[in-house]
Amino acid sequence: MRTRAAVAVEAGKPMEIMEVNLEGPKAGEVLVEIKATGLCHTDDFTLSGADPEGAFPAILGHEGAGVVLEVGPGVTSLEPGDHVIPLYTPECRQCEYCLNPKTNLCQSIRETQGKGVMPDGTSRFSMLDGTPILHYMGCSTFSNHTVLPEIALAKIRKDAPFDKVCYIGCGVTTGIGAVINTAKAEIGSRAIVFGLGGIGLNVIQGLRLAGADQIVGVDLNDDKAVMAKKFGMTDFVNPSKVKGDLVGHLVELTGGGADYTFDATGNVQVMRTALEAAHKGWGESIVIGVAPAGAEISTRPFQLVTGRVWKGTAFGGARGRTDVPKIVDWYMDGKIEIDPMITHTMPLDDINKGFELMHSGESIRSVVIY
Ligand code: NAD
Ligand code: DAO
Ligand code: ZN
Repeated sequence: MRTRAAVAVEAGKPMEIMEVNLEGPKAGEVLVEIKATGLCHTDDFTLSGADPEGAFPAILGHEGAGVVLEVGPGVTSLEPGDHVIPLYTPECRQCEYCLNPKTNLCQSIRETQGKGVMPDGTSRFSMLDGTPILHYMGCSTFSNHTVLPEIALAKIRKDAPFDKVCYIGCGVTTGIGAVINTAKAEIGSRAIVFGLGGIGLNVIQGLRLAGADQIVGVDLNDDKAVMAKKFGMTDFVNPSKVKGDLVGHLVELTGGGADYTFDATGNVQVMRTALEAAHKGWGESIVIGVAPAGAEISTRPFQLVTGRVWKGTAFGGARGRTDVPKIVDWYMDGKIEIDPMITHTMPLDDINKGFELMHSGESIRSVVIY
């Protein structure tokens, strides 16, 4: 079939909206009509050329929601008409990783997904002249139609609005999951969240859900504090306005350091501050941000000797086929909020404008509605 997509033709250039060829689903695969997709910082990171794994031409996008149109041979858990959210972290429920309760990093299709192809080693997308186009994070939601492995689709309820729950495909689950699954924050915790963007705000609402007593937000942009307060932030710190040592200031503000700190900036200096602002003896610091290629983190080992713990999280530690439908229920039941964070919507033709809004710091989440 033919479909319309935003194609990342070359690193550092705006995407080009064009008709592309899409082959139908092979064994174990599913054809999905994408109804809406969010624009995440990670798409921008790959488009910029800073992602060492980024290869072109490719169809980016990994935060979508849509409807199953067709299933390939052997698909048993989905049928046409089902509503789904694509998963860049799949859940096969059979591999060594899926069978280990300590991780959500299913490895069953990792190698091919990382190369931008389907599990059989080929791409379903091509340009009209036949040039193959790579998939991205196994999702490619910047295409009106896409093909995914069955194990990379979470089936969700049919009354959930696509233009809101698409955000559960990455930002919402990553932020809330970092609190619930990775930190396992207890009622009454004190926490610091660095970076109040699309991920950090969801860490904040995860902390509110977990019953945290103190939620300190840290961002260089004062404007980000307004929304963060609505989601449960109790204190705001702009590092550029702190005189003297930022770690010392945060330790004092939290009465000795935070029980949990979260980096949602991707900046390795911030990651160090986050670790060192965690409470001596028990504080845990969770790295969510994706740092530039080649960047490294450092701290004095004594920080760890004296009981601080450094951890990381991918997709909030969530097992997508199991957890994503539950998070959709939380949204539909009013336990979590999504609507205020979706600050801009646009048609596919304007997708590059969505990335401009991200660069200028004007948007929290832009969503393309097909
Ligand atoms: P965003 O651009 O919306 O937000 C980042 C925020 O950090 C902005 O508000 C910015 O002002 C603030 N900031 C930047 N530098 C800062 C500094 N030095 N001190 C304090 N604040 C600073 O980005 P996002 O969509 O929220 O993504 C955040 C990070 O999370 C990115 O690195 C992204 O790639 C990563 N991410 C990780 C996962 C995962 O599974 N681990 C999933 C999605 C996104
Ligand atoms: O299993 O080796 C692996 C990699 C899993 C990929 C997880 C990516 C999470 C971080 C990237 C941010 C996604 C938006
Ligand atoms: Zn698996």
